[in-house]
Amino acid sequence: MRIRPRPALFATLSSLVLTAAAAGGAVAAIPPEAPSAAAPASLAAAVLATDTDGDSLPDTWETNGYDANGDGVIDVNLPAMGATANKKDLFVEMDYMSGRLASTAAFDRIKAVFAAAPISNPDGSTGIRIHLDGGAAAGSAYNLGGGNQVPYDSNLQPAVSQTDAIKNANFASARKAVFHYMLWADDYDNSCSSGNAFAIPNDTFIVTMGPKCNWTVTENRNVGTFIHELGHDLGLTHGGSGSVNYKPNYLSVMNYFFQFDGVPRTSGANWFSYSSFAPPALNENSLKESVGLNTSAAATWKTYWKCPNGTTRTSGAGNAAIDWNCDGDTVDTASTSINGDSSKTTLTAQNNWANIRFGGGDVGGGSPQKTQTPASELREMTQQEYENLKTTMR
Ligand SMILES: [Ca+2]
Ligand SMILES: [Ca+2]
Ligand SMILES: [Ca+2]
Ligand SMILES: [Ca+2]
Ligand SMILES: [Zn+2]
Repeated sequence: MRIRPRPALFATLSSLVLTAAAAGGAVAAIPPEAPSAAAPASLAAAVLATDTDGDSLPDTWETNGYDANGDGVIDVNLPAMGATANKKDLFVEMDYMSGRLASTAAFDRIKAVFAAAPISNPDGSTGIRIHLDGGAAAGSAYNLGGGNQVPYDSNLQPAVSQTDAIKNANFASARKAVFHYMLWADDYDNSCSSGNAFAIPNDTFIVTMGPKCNWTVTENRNVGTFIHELGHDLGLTHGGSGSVNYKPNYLSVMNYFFQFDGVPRTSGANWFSYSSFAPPALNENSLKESVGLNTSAAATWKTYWKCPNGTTRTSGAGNAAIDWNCDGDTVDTASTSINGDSSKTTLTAQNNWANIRFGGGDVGGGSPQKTQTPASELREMTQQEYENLKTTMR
């Protein structure tokens, strides 16, 4: 009886994949059987899918570059743009209408937020390396040759198809598997809405705070809204778990309470980032005021909540007592809606950073991930809604 030799290639690739698995990377399932006639194809797929750092960009792309059409020529040179196979990378091409591109200082802040993400990498570092490409106008640190100005359109309508048309005309198709695409624009669908990501997760989003709706654009608003919309691309929602907004225990720019100004900290700083922990659920039918957000993890955080009369309050340290029903004491077990809607429910939070989903839409080159998205996630905070929030602050 002849033993068919185990092909050397298979042994090598297999050990690579197993090494990646041991290092904690996300690896596609490997068929347990000995190699069959079909092995080379599935093997190639498995190796392609080896993604040691879990950023949805296969190791081979991050090591050798990405050859989109298989002609032997690298189309997107990820290592030349600073990617490695052992640390999470996130690529975003930014096109813009005249006057709408955010400042280099804003990009510095966005980059710092992702670099400080509480996410560990196989190379021993923490954080995510975000590669922003706004072209020459964004400054040399944010120019990977893709970002450019697009024709001015004060109202993208219908937003999805007009955004797609601009994307198709201004974004190299080879980049679709690597880059998220975003647009700094004016308005869409006459909504006066601050942005839109269209689906959760996704590969595309827009930030729309232009002159048409008389937005006052600040660096904070640009930073917060960019990170908010990119968060939808990365699978995050307005409620963390579900779409209920304005939860006092959801300390994230995904929450409208914090999109424009960040989450207030006891230090006086503001957190323009996703939530890094999930406080316990708050049952609005039985809110124990003496324990506040009820976790020592909230000690350096403040939060906002809504009073029965519609005003918005700011807490002290989140682990201290909070007057949920706004009657002047913190001794009640209160029954009141604290997120400004009329219903009293149990508000659950989420640790966003622990639930980031890489590879939304076409990114990663797998099958596009665009899930059914609740309507409440497909409209965004308007200037009016924000002004209403600010005028109710006490
Ligand atoms: Ca990777
Ligand atoms: Ca990487
Ligand atoms: Ca472009
Ligand atoms: Ca009270
Ligand atoms: Zn949103």
